[in-house]
Amino acid sequence: MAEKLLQTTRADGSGDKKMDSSATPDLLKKIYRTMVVTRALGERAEVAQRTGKIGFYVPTLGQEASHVASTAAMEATDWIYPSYRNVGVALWRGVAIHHIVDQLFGNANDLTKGRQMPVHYSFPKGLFVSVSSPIGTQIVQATGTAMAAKIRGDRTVVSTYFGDGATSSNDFHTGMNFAGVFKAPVVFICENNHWAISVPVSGQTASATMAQKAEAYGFEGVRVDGNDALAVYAATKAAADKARAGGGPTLIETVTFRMGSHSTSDEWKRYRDAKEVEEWKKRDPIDALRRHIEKKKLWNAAEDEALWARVREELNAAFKVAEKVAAPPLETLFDDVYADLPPILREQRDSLLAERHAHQKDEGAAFPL
Ligand SMILES: Cc1ncc(C[n+]2csc(CCOP(=O)(O)OP(=O)(O)O)c2C)c(N)n1
Ligand SMILES: [Mg+2]
Repeated sequence: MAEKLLQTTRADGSGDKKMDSSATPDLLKKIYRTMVVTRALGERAEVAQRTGKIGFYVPTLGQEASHVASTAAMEATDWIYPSYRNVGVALWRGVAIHHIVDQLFGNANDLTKGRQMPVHYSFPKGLFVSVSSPIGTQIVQATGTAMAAKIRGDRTVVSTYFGDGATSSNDFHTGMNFAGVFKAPVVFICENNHWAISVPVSGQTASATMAQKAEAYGFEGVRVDGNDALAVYAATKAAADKARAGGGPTLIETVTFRMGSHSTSDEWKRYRDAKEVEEWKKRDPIDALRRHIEKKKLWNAAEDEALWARVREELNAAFKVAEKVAAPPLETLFDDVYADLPPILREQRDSLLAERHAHQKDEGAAFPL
């Protein structure tokens, strides 16, 4: 399996037809709608960054099927350890758009109180664990959580997302090895988007595939077309079912492509060939799924147009509101670590607030948080 690329349809019309049957029509439409919101959010956030409203964004352009369709295959009670490129996971888990947008602004409504960079979300209610900046951290955390579920004897499965670049991290080895030895109920999803910032995947590993790395750890690796939502769904469902039944971990390599820049801080045209990007555009995962559901008479052009218009309107409204919300109050810096603030911190808080008060009187300006 580690060598074969699983797809529902191939260019020659052949494919793994059984992968085409596991998602119901309603589920397919929900996956499609969530992929559209994910794409539109990226477009709107990039405008906000370029116009100086937010500091940073990480586009998911081209990887919507890879993370949305795989999350759709997990149960609502399963925990997810995402990477920074997985905002569609939060959307799938029912996180309201305004919570995501408030995080991008780090405003007073941000559930993480403006303490993290944009896109480093945390949504405990959606069992969406906070995004770590250091590459690979989430892999060991996911394995640990899966082990806890196994020890407790509950039916929770844990999934985690990371990129091709993350397979070079120590945490990839540690998490995969531990999960293999102890049969942790975890689904590792390596989104091979062919680039780690400006490093191509050929500079990352001498392995022929990412999926084959699982063999060294003693469990199954599966390689799936990451732009084929149905195939991603079917492969993840099989891995989650297996983990839930006590069969241990699976590494899924979703073969996909980062169609945009790494983040709003770089420019892909400086380090890669436009031809490569053009080729992958033909395999756009949103176009592919739309064609599929249209062919099945589950969707039509009018519905599509209405969806994009509604989503864009909703996003514009959310950005307009979030932009006007003030920064989190300064005293929130001292929240959430201690139930009762120790005297030394109480002193620091009081002195900071007094200083701000004096500063505001002097300057007539708000504290520049
Ligand atoms: C331990 C560590 N080293 C380096 C970085 C800087 N860095 C941020 S993203 C990134 C590339 C990661 O590439 P990949 O794992 O393929 O994920 P992708 O961005 O393609 O989704 C790097 C090197 C970091 N955040 N953490
Ligand atoms: Mg990558």
